Amino acid sequence: MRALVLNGPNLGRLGRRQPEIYGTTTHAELAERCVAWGAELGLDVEVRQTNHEGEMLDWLNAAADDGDAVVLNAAAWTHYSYAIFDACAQLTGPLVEVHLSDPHQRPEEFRHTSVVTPYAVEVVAGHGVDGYRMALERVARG
Ligand code: CA2
Repeated sequence: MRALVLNGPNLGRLGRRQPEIYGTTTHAELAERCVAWGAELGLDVEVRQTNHEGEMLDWLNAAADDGDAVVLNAAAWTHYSYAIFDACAQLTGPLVEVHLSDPHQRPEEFRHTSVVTPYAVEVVAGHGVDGYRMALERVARG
């Protein structure tokens, strides 16, 4: 099975800023690990990151057409984008929501809402980069 790992805005800066919240692993290292974990789990994993909401929507729409599983960290869009909400609603494969931090444990009220959660088979949050492995395991379990 194909699994897309889609990362939203600013996650390309992983490992370069705010390591106390997001850790020291770079996005390139995260992508390498996801591909390796996927291989162990029998998943064909592709990792992408974008700062452009339209590009993310195009990826989600294509995943819906192709029936791909999606592991989604929509980053800040998680909390307010109804376009992402509508795109998630159309997915045909399993959707797992992932966050490096646990947005519900953070002080900013705006992080306590997610437009992705209503369509996710599971939410993995607060486990750092390992959360992506947990999300891929959930996809592989079916
Ligand atoms: O914890 C997560 O994975 C988040 O999705 C990360 C988002 C944040 O808006 C969500 O509330 C929770 C922010 C991503 C910013 O990523 C950076 C990474 C390194 C340095 C600066 C920003």
